[in-house]
Formats: sequence, structure tokens, C-alpha cells
Amino acid sequence: MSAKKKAQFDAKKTLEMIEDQFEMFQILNEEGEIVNQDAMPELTDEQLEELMTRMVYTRILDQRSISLNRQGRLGFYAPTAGQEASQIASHFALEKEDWILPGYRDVPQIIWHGLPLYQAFLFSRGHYHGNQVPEGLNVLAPQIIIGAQYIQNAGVALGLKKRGKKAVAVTYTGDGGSSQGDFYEGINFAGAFNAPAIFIVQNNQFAISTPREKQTAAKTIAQKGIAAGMPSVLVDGMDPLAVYAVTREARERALNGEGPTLIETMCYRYGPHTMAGDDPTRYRTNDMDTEWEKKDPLVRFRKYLEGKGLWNEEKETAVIERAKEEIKDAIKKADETPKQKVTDLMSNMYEEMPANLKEQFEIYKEKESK
Ligand SMILES: Cc1ncc(C[n+]2csc(CCOP(=O)(O)OP(=O)(O)O)c2C)c(N)n1
Ligand SMILES: [Mg+2]
Repeated sequence: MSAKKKAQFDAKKTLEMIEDQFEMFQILNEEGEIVNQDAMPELTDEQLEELMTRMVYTRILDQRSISLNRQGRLGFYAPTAGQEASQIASHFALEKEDWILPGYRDVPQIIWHGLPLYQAFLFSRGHYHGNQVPEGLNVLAPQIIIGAQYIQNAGVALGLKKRGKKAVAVTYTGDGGSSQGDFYEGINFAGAFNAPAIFIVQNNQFAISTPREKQTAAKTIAQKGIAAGMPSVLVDGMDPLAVYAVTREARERALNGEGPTLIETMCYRYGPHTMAGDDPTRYRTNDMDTEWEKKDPLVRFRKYLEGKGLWNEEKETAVIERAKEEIKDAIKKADETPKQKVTDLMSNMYEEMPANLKEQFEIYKEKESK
């Protein structure tokens, strides 16, 4: 008997080689120190201050939204605290002409892109006007179907390319979204057609209560982009400078005709999944909460900016007051918006109503007139 032939290849080694490439990219550490000077993005002092302003504002918006929800003044709400660097710093790297395809937790990005705050509140209340994106504002309504925005993002990006626009399409999901079939189809399509797209997976490590480890055998989500033939990065999603830098670079690559990028941001949501009643203490430990609170994006960015003389308590208080004031005005405006009617639902759904609905429409119109 001849000796067993040695395998000509080592499949496991290939996997390890790929997985080991994904070190987490960081510029600003938890202490607020620059640990990667060479990668520092070009941001002016004013821009750095503006980025902090937006993150502080968004944290206040989150706190107020939670409390408005508890008072019964908002409806569906998915908390964002902890994810400000992933959300706001990535958005900060975009331009007005870029398109944003958000998930339900990504309302802050579309507000900073230009969606009036009162409409975000109406979206929360399930009012149709919350989804009536103003003309000229390049955003789609937040997607509730997990992962569905990935295929749409590939399509929007390809549309931009075909029309010769100097813009990119950017979508956000969570780690759970990357377990959906739509995720793979979307990135594959974008890769195959070299579409100017950015796919951002905010890995807050849980899909409601399911930990990331139970969703995929892959060591990182970033590595999945490699299979679609696109540059992919794993970034510290609590580090605003690193998130900004990788998103900006992805945008430039896309505009240069170099195609899509997948970005995995490692982050954490401090609050519950949504305000609809899940209890995070049943699937997360206090130790985990404490560990991640130490990585807080606002804390480290504040330290960094204070060190540069660009931030102080007075500035922070001014932002907090402004946020509270604007939120108060916006909720008032949402309250003043006419309540939606059954006939609104019908006329917003159809350009031409089928005959049976036309009949019902008249019945409801009659009822509503009383
Ligand atoms: C197609 C589909 N399946 C299931 C759900 C129910 N669902 C709502 S949120 C969620 C978890 C999503 O987790 P992740 O993508 O990590 O986003 P996160 O909420 O953590 O930001 C699930 C399964 C849904 N909305 N859509
Ligand atoms: Mg998640």
C-alpha cells in the first residue's frame, strides 16, 4: 500500500489567512489619544467641533425620544446611544448629493442629511408624512424589513453610476442584517457591477437578543465583503475619527470608479433594542455594559477636543440647550400636523385606485366629513 498522499492545499489555512487580516482599525483610543497619526483624516478645527456637536445633539435626541416614548408621545423608537460614532461620523464623511438608505435605528443620519425633525417624530408615530421625504433630499425612508436596504443600495448606486452622478449610495444595517440573504445579494450585485456603494454594518453585537456568535461562524462580518470582491474594513465603531476616515476613503474610491466597500463598525447600543419592551438584562451582563461604556465615543472625543482647546463645558451646555429647544419645537409641530385619515392611506398608496377601493374611499370620505 502506498503512503497516503499529502493534501495539495490547506483549506483551513486559507480561512485563517483571510480572517487574520481583519484587525480593528482605530485612530482615537478610549483615552482620547491619537494612536494612528498617519491615518488622521483631514478635518479642520471647525469640522471637528461640528462632529462633536452632532454627536452630543444626537445623544440628547435619543434621551428625549426615550422619554417622549414613555410619555406616550412617540411610537416606534430604536435607541441609538452608544452608536453615535458609527452613525454620525460615517454620515459626516458624506456629501449632500449622496443617497442614504437607512434602517429603523438610523434616523439620526437622515436627520443630519436634512430630514426635518418633526417628520422623524411623525415616522415614529407611523404617520405617513414622516416618510414623505422632501424634494431634493437624497434619503429613503427607514427600512423595517431587516437587510432589505442592501439590494436597494446596490440598485441606487448603479443608477447613480449610469447617470454619471458624482455621488455614492450608502446603506446601514446591523449585524443581524448581515445574516439575511438580501445582504449577500446586495453586496454581490454591487461588486459585480462596480457600483459606487458603501455598505455599513453596525455590529452592536446583538440582533435583538441573539448574540453575533450565534448568527454566523465567520470571525468578522467585514470578511464577507471579500467574497463579493470588494475592499472591506473592520473599524472601531466607538471611534469617530476612524469611522470618518474609512467612510471618507470608501467614498473617494467609489467616486474614482473603484466600486463598493463594506465597513463593519464594532459598537454597542446602551439601551434596549426598541422601546417596545425587550429587557437587555436578560441577554447582556452588567460587566459587558460597563466594559462598553468605557469605550464611549462622546467621552473619548470630548477628551481629545478638550486637549486641543476646541471643546469645553460651556459649548456642550449650549448644544444640549439648543437640542432640547429644537426637539420641543419639533414635537409641537408633529402634534399640530393633521391626524392621518383612512382616506389618506388610500390616496397615498395608489395613483389610480381600483374600483372597489374607490367605493370604500367615498364611504370613508363621507364618514370623515362629519
Ligand atoms: C426580515 C425581517 N425578519 C425579522 C424581523 C424582526 N426583527 C426586527 S429587528 C431584528 C434584529 C435586527 O438586528 P440587527 O440587524 O443587528 O440590528 P440592530 O437592531 O441591532 O441595530 C429582527 C430580527 C424583521 N424586522 N425583518
Ligand atoms: Mg445588532
